[in-house]
Amino acid sequence: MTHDFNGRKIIITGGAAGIGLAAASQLMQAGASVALLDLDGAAAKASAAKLHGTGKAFGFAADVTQEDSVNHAVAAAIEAMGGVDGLFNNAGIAGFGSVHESTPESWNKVWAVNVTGTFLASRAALPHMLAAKRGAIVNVGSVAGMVGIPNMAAYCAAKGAVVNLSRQMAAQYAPLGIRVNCVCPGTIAETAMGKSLLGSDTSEEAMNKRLAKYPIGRFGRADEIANAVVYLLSDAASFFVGSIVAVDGGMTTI
Ligand code: NAI
Ligand code: 1HS
Repeated sequence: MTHDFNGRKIIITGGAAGIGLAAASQLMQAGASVALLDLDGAAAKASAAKLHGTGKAFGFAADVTQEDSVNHAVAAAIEAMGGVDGLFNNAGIAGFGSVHESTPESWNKVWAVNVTGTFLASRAALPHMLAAKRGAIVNVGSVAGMVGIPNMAAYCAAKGAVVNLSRQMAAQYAPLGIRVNCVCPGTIAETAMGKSLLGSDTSEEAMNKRLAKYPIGRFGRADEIANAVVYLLSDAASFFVGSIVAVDGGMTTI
């Protein structure tokens, strides 16, 4: 299905690369303007310059863990695009280790980007959507927010928090015209995060064990996650509110 995003303005955190950039590309093709907010501001600008569509693409430096940085970048994005209709809370980092091996510093960092980042970017964009009485937000969880995965304590906890924050936001804002949903990807091998995940143990045994968790017999692609994100941001998803959508080749079904 082709979605009509003509005139729509979408902010994407962590949009310089990976899943965020894949979503930006599809949104541009559907007619949207996009603002890529990323810790790597130069990469965000460079990626925006390579996007093509009838709308415009912008790149801004932003650290989603820092209130001032997020507020400044969201304001700049809204000024550049002339408004905001959608927010894709995609910025995230992985973290490895069990509870007894993780340091409080690594735990807090994973929570800061995945959870606090989702809170701060939403907090900055929501007043504009509330004023317009319409909008759509998609948060990125993970299969790690739905099941327990060995060696990913902080990440599983943080993504679980993103999943339930999505339900809370959905309940809060649906009566006010803003739909909030959550996409939970399985492993996407091609992105930097996917590579670091798979690189954490490259033995054939570990790879086979990981792949065996995916009934479809392979890991996913960034464009397969972007398909779901674009759908949930679109008007076609008008009755999707607080949905936790696993896009995972069946990983969470077994
Ligand atoms: P990626 O590492 O390729 O891209 C993440 C982007 O976020 C990068 O451009 C990075 O600079 C940016 N970023 C990191 N920290 C930031 C911060 N503090 N402020 C602003 N931007 C920041 O990762 P990928 O794979 O595209 O992941 C995107 C989202 O999807 C993440 O939330 C991740 O947890 C989630 N996810 C990824 C999966 C995978 O296997 N790749 C599977 C399930 C979920
Ligand atoms: C990092 C991303 O959120 C995926 S966690 C899933 C790890 S596994 O299914 O490949 O073991």
